[in-house]
Order: sequence, then structure tokens, then C-alpha cells
Amino acid sequence: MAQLLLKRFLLKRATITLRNKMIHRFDKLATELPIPESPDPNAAAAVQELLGGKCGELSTLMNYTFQSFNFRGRSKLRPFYDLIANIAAEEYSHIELVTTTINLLLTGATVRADRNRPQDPTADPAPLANAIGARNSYHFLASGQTALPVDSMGNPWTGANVFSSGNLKLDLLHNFFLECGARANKIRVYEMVKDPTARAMVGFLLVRGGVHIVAYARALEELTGADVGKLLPIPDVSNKLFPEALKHEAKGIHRIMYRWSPDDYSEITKIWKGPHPEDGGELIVQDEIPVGAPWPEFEEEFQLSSPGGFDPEMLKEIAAKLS
Ligand code: MN3
Repeated sequence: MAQLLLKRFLLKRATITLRNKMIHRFDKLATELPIPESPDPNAAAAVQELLGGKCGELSTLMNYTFQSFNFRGRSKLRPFYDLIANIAAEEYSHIELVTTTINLLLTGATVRADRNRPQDPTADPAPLANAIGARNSYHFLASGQTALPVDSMGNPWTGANVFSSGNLKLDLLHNFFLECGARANKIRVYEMVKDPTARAMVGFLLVRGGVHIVAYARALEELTGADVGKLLPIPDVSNKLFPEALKHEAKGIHRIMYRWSPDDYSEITKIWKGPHPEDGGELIVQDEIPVGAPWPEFEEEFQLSSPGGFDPEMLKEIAAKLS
């Protein structure tokens, strides 16, 4: 999880004080993910849409990041700047979660070679035989059975997905649209993929993405007076129909905006307030970030690694030549 901090630095040997932007990173996942029942490379391919698709987490992360970097008139419009910058920080934890889901689904998708024996490429079936039917070949050819910044069809994520117009009303409308598009994709992936890991990830992100939809709706309401909340939900399906989302909503997580900085972004309280447009519960800003969950342990995939073990004598020889 990332935490964006704006911190004052006094340089010891300089007379100037710099305001330095930083990221604090915590080695935790946003929520706990169960281990898949079985490897499922085609489910992993579908989940890629939620990472590198037009409305995927890379897009939400980079849209809000660039909009916050480019934001002009911060003093005058501070609550809106704080909101966009703060949500950008949370999105980092979402790319971690989707990436981890893809990696869990790809683990064991091919027969794992033996660490102590050289892999026989002529074996029958061939070591990567199981990959031939996988929808995304890049998972096996371009990476060691890991996630990539691509969509569900293997198209690379692109900066063309970033919209940063310089007009706050337009950017907020775009962000509202982007989050609703992301929600539609999450629901469709849920309906394509039965795997409990993918569904746990989607359930959690439906709830947190829902917070961001409401946040941009509230921001537009503050800025213009329009009742954007009346449009919700888009698509017209309640999160409460998804057991994996309902679990988090029961804890009130759909009404909480975390403040991803110990000192900054405090003016989000001027936007994140009042009743939730769907269930009427009170919107709450929480200063503490969530505790998070440990990353799962991933074993090596030996068929793609360099030959296991090394000859100590050979290493000595090389070291002698280099010295
Ligand atoms: Mn997100």
C-alpha cells in the first residue's frame, strides 16, 4: 500500500528548505486473498482487464496521479485537490491486489520443473504444454507466469488512457465515468470467473471503487450543485448482491474514506460528508489507513529460471579473473 506524503525537509548543509513529495510504501496487501482452488490461466487473462484495461486500476492510478500533479489553483480549490491526490494513493494498493490475484491464478498452471534436475525440453508432454491453450500467451512467453501491464486481450496499457484536461469539472466528470466503467468491468469479470480468489478481489474492489464513485459524485455536487448521487448505482446492480462485497459493506467500509497521509489531505472532510446516496449511512473520513493483509508466498517457477545451483570452483575462477 502506498501513502503519499508532502513533507518539509531541512537540508543539513543547505540554507534552503525543500518541500518534497514522497511515497511511503507498506508491505501489505489491501485485503486478504484466498489461495485459488486450482490454477486458471484463462481466469487470469480475464482479470488482466481490471489491471491494464481502459478502466483498469492502472488507469485510475495514473489518471488521479497526473491530475493531482497537474492541479492548478490548489489553495483556492484545496478540498478537490486533496480528494484526487488522496484517492490516487489508494489506487496503488489496488494495482497490487489485482496483480497478486493474477499471479495466484497463474501459479501451477504448467508442470513445475524439479529444482535439482535439468528440465527436459523434449519431454512428453512438453514442460509448457499446458500453456498452449491459454488465452494470454504473454503470461508464459514474456513473463515467468506473472501479471503484465496489459488488458484482457494482451494489449499494453497506454498513457492514452490518462485524461487530465486542466478543467476541474471536466476531470471530475471523467473520473466519475471512469469509476462507473471500472465497476461495469468488475461485475463482468465476476460473472466470467468463478474462482474464489478473483471473486474476493472483485468483491473488495467493488466496495472501494464504490467509495470513489460516490466521492466524485459528491465533489461534482459541491462544485456545481447537481444531484449526481441520483444517478447511482451505475450499472444498476447493488453491491449487496455480491457476497464477497457484502462482507465488507457489512463492516461499513463502503462509507469510509481513508486519509492516506499522516499530515496532509485533511480537507477531504469538506467533500466526504453527509449521507451515502444509496443506503443513507453517514460518510466517514478515517485518519488511520487499513491494517492490510500479508502477501501470499509465491514459489519459484523453475522452468523459466536460470539453471539451478552453481559450481563453486567455476565461481572462484570467474572471481579471480575479475579481481
Ligand atoms: Mn481502484
